[in-house]
Amino acid sequence: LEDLTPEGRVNDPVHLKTEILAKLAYSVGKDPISANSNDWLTATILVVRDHIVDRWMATTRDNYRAEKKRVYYLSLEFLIGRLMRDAMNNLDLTSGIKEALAELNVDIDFIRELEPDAALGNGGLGRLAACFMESMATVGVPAYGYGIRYDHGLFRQAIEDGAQMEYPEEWLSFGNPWEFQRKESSYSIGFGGTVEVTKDWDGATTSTWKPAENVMAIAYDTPVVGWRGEKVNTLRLWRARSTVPIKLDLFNSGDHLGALSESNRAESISRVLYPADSSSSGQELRLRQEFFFTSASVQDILRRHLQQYNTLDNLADKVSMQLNDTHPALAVAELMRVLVDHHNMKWDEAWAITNGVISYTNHTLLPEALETWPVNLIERMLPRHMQIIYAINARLLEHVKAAGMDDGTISAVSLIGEQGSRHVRMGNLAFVGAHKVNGVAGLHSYLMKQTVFKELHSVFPDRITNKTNGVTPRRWLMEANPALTALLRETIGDGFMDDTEKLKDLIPFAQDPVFRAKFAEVKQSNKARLAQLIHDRVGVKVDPTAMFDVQVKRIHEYKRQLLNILETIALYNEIRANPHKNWVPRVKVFAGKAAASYWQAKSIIHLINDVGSVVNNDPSVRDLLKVVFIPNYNVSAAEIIMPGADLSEQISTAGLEASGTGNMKFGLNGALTIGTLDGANVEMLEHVGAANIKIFGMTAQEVEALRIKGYSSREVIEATPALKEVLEGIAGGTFSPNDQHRYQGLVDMMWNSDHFLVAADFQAYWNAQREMDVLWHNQDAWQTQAILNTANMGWFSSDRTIREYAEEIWNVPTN
Ligand code: DL6
Repeated sequence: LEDLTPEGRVNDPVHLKTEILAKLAYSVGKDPISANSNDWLTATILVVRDHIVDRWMATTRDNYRAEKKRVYYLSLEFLIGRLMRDAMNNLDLTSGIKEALAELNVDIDFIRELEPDAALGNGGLGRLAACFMESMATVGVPAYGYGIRYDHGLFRQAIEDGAQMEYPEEWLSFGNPWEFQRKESSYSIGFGGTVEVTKDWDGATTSTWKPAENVMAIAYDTPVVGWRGEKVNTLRLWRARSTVPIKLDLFNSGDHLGALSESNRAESISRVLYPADSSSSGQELRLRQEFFFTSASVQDILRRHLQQYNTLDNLADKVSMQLNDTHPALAVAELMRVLVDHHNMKWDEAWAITNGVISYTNHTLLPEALETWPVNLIERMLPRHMQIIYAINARLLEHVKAAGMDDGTISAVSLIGEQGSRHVRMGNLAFVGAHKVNGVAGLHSYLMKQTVFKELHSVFPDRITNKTNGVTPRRWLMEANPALTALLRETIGDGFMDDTEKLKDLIPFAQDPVFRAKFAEVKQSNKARLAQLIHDRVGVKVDPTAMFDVQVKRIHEYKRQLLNILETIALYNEIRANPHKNWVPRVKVFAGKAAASYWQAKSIIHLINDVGSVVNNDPSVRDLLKVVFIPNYNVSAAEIIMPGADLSEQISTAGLEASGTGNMKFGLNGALTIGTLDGANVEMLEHVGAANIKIFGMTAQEVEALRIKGYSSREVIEATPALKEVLEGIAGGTFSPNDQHRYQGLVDMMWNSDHFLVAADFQAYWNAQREMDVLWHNQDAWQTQAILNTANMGWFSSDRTIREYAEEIWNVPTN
């Protein structure tokens, strides 16, 4: 193995061609004459994987020998996307493989498109986890990601007659050549049952959980290679297997379904990703998923640690567990259970270790997304964990009382909520069990202290810290935008590829007309690519020289796609009323999935599509405005959409978007942002400067003040004729002539509640958009600002974010 050094393999097309042919023959079992495109893809991935494996083993050996602290990132979601381009790029294999495949008459671009897009996540939280995995390998943090290997990731979205339809996604249907199944790494996960208490000779009691049901967790490992291939980490995903695959006696007696029922129940745990984003789904199966992957991960972490050190005393020095949101919050109780019940540790010692090991990231302040579970459900499913949660709570409340806190504070910090039926507050559990708790952008972390964690913050004032999100520049600049990357390399050299802060070297070029023209040319080529995607996916021809105004993200009321489409309709009305004004041609691009049960969000998708059908076919608009909704938004689509955008829409109600990461991807690729002072838009404003970003609308403080004062959307709508006309048009069936009442619910909501303050921000948004029109007419000024966005986005690399976690939360060195 020592001989298989990374240097032993080179980016040599002749060598690579031989390797691909060998894989095709001996692993795929195909002759080149009969191989189809999928066979070539599999063979190529297996070759790339081999190149990674050498480095993977070297990294693992090195971490072990040097007794490095390991970071474990527990996340119910990893929105990975395709891996081939990423891995080839990081290993510098792209040109060699391209040439080798060309020699074999295989088009690399064609087979690359066949790789399934692994969508084991819903949106920002899952994509962040994927960016972090790549960045941890890049900056040399020894890390394991832990999650679930869902048979079916996020649903495939189709648009039928304007409405979202959900279909199962099949990312594993051709197998997954990236992964290694580790049958030997399997753990038994218990559910239900009872807790037995025994008394020792000295009167001390020992609790033993006797689960009624056991499910096996089987590990599947995917190597994650960092930039320049120096380090390789592991993404370990768990698959659920039954301990009793089939009950043969039942089967033989003719009960074929019954024979499989136990196995089905067990295996349903890793069957599907819950499609809810920013809302707590509250199903028993979801809690089973959460405990399943948390317990398997905790067992695996302790097994690895004990194997190396043979003691748990140094666990907190050698292990960090980052909880990605509250989904793995049961880790607090599970780790305590294993330390106390299995390793006979004293409570206080076990608590100090647990607290030293665990840290927790919060990703949302939306009340509906804050997870809680009924006490009686946890009691039934995890009886010992419920006891432990009570025990943690008792000590917490004692501490809070001793500190002289009032009753309000005491009931707010409690791990048990008493309103309605009693429930466990997972955010409080994670907060109390962690030594650090972080938000994902400055405003969000600040608001955590003011709102959801106000009381816990007063009890533990040093615990909350901020770690503003970032995105990996390898995927979101170098791979997604090769044309811009080439231009940047030619202009400022390669330094930015290792340190994105060096993008600042571009700043002087913003004033250079020759560079501006080249930058604009790159954007134009990316827009042509996006125009092609639009044509392929929705059959609409768009003018690639128009302003591409893009909002892509999960569809949610707080993200306010509704504000965007209402403004679009107002613009449509204006163009029709004044056809000969100097209008800027615009293409309004939308994409994103709505949770299947979220009718308002689905109604917004429908409205966007209905508006598109009317606007795109209205000759009086003379193609000055197009509205398109690209179906099935995923990572691969984003890689084409982001580089092709001129204007990035980040228009959430201030105070509600924790960070956003799409905003960063757009900015990095030279789009200007129109946005509210929300999430990481605030830091973007600081980094790109007020002259280069269009901020509009109410601030978080103004939103709060308005809510306290009382808000009447009716009054605002009555005072805003353009908006009123838009709502009347929608209500009158202008966009749904066959079903006049289709949008009654949305329109009524606008008049009567408008919780997300769409009407309140409408005029400011309209004005900001018209300012963008003016700027577009001055292309030199637009391009200057676009360049300054790219130049100043280096700070938003996830490498920077990971270095901050490493230094301030995990206490691990980086390279
Ligand atoms: O931190 C990643 C990402 C943020 O950028 C988004 O602003 C935020 O909405 C998202 N949060 C979720 C919440 N889901 N839960 N729970 O996806 O996290």
